[in-house]
Amino acid sequence: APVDFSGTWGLVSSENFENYMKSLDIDFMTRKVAKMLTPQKVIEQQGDKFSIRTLSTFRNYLVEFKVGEEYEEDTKGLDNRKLLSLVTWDNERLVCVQKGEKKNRGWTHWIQGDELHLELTCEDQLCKQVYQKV
Ligand code: 1AG
Repeated sequence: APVDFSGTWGLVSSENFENYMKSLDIDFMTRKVAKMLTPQKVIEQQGDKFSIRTLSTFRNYLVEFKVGEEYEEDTKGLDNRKLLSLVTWDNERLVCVQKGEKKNRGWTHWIQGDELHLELTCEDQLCKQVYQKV
């Protein structure tokens, strides 16, 4: 693996999260609560094996995967859909394609300086988040 994402990262900025949630059909009340959160990402990486925990006071979410191996993802507690997900390396970026009901769904993580960047996409929406080590 070309990069090490391991660590605990706290959200420092978020753009267009509201519209990303709308594209996932998240209801109004849940969106209002969710957009106030400052989640942490706890990433454990051993080579191409990852666990990524997104932790907040409202909901927690865990994904575990190996780069290059498709996995079944259940977005329980988020939009509650079943996905077939595949993460690959694009140079030093970790790129996930999430196949399911929603078109153009996925995310990309990369490290830039001391920041962890995340882009979340669904349909025509792009949410951009930046995290820093806590
Ligand atoms: C993800 O990150 C997304 C993790 O896979 C959660 C991020 C956004 C929430 C997605 C949709 C909104 C649905 C419901 C809102 C309810 C709660 C929001 C709680 C946010 C903290 C869990 C990519 C990567 C690997 O880091 O997971």
